[in-house]
Amino acid sequence: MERTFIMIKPDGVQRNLVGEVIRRLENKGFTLVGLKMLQPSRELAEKHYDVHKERPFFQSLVDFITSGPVVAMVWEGSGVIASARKIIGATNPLNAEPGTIRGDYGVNVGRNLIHGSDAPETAQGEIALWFAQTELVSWTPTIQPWLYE
Ligand code: DAT
Ligand code: MG
Repeated sequence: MERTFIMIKPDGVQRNLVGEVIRRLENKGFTLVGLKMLQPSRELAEKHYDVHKERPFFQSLVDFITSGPVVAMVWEGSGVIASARKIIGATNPLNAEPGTIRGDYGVNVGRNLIHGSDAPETAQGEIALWFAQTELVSWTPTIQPWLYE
């Protein structure tokens, strides 16, 4: 089973989309194994977006992500990293397909509602950055046999 890091950004929280995001990932068949709300520190946000530190939008991205509470989550399931990225949609919400979270709810790349890890290595790093081992719960949903053969 794979795990990925998903974060509802401050705009997603302010737009009352916390339940909607969780509903979409639950309905798909993925399992929530970590969940917390926090207002990220600058240090945490800069580490999280370290790969973008030379990009012109880095400062405004860090300003934005630290501007209010976010909901940080770890989700588990077969192929969850790539599948969650599809559910989230393209980085620019105007290019994101209808039916995706960004496609259904966003109009601006700087307010694209949600983050999802893009590969196994980044998922592992982001989960370790945002969560302590003790904050993650390993459990088996009783519906598992109806999701996987
Ligand atoms: P994603 O969040 O889809 O993985 P990314 O890793 O390329 O996209 O960029 C991280 C975030 O940075 C993205 O969610 C929003 C912001 N961003 C990306 N490209 C941008 C741009 N051209 N202008 C402003 N913000 C941008
Ligand atoms: Mg990214």
